[in-house]
Amino acid sequence: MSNTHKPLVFSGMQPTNTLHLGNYLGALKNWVKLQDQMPCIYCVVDMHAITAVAYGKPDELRTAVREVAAAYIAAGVDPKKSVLFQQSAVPAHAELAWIFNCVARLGWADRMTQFKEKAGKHKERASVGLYTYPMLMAADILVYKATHVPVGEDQKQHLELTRDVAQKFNNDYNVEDFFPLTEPVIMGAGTRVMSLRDGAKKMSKSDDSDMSRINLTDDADMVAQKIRKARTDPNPLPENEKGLEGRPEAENLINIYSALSDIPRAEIIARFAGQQFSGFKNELADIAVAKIAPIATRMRELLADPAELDRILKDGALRAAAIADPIVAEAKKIVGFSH
Ligand code: AQP
Repeated sequence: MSNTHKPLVFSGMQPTNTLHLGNYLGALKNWVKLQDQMPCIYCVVDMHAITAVAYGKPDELRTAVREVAAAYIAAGVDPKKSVLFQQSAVPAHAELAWIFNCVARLGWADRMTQFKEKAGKHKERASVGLYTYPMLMAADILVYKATHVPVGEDQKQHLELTRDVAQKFNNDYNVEDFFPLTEPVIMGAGTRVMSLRDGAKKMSKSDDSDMSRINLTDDADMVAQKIRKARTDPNPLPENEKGLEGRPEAENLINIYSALSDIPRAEIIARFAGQQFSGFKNELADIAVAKIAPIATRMRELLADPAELDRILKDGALRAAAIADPIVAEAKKIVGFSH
């Protein structure tokens, strides 16, 4: 990363459904920590949401925007300290995304595994927006010249593309260091939380099975039930970390335990070595309930006052635009758009 850019965090989540434990451990938990280290901008990325899941569902989208904003705050994002807003309220994102659509090469977009996964077998039926998603994501980040982006492991490839876009723009327009080469912040044991029903699939908002994920809105009983019913293999817990090889469901539960408790994996394995999963799951359920249930309660309180959530998002949009507008104006001048 360049030294000339002031440290600044940007990250966002799609209002496509209720947030889950993977979103919390992979990203949100780290967002909260970073607030004490540098200025942070956190966005509800509704423009990304209409590339697929939320397309054609305006009422659901509006509800989900408030729900995601409430989840951010309930998990510990402080809207006084950090900028919290809704992507579509700051037009600079879309303006810079168009420029980046012209900077990025088709070959780069073709390599994106998330598009392949989300488009599925019938890619000709996917929206063009889903295909250009990574360029909008690059714009989300670089319109603030953000230097750090806390995300889960699945977003690593998009972050690499963001760096490529920044570098190519800087080179092609001979504006060395205009955009920073942003660093992904992928930390902790929860960078890739897997489905509770299938250790080969990531925990996801759009999985058909609600038992595959722990939603941040689940009550204590539901959280405990989902953990107790989580799929495992028939063997007891291993004696050491090496024993997790080829056992994705066991590894996933140990990772979740470690990420929720901040206890290293090796220590957890040493404690439960050779035991059946039932005792381990009971403890994990207690830990998960202690972390998730207060978030769900706080979310319900926040959602009871939608006008206040809207006010927070509007205030955040003004603060975000004040940073983004001069940067996009300069980028347009560099490109040759003069008015
Ligand atoms: N399973 C996961 N483990 C760790 N981190 C995860 N993230 C998502 N799933 C996991 C991280 O959460 C942030 C927000 O993601 P998003 O809302 O942009 O959408 P996504 O990555 O597509 O998440 P989902 O749950 O899989 O949503 P759907 O099903 O709608 O596509 C990102 O930082 C991501 O890394």
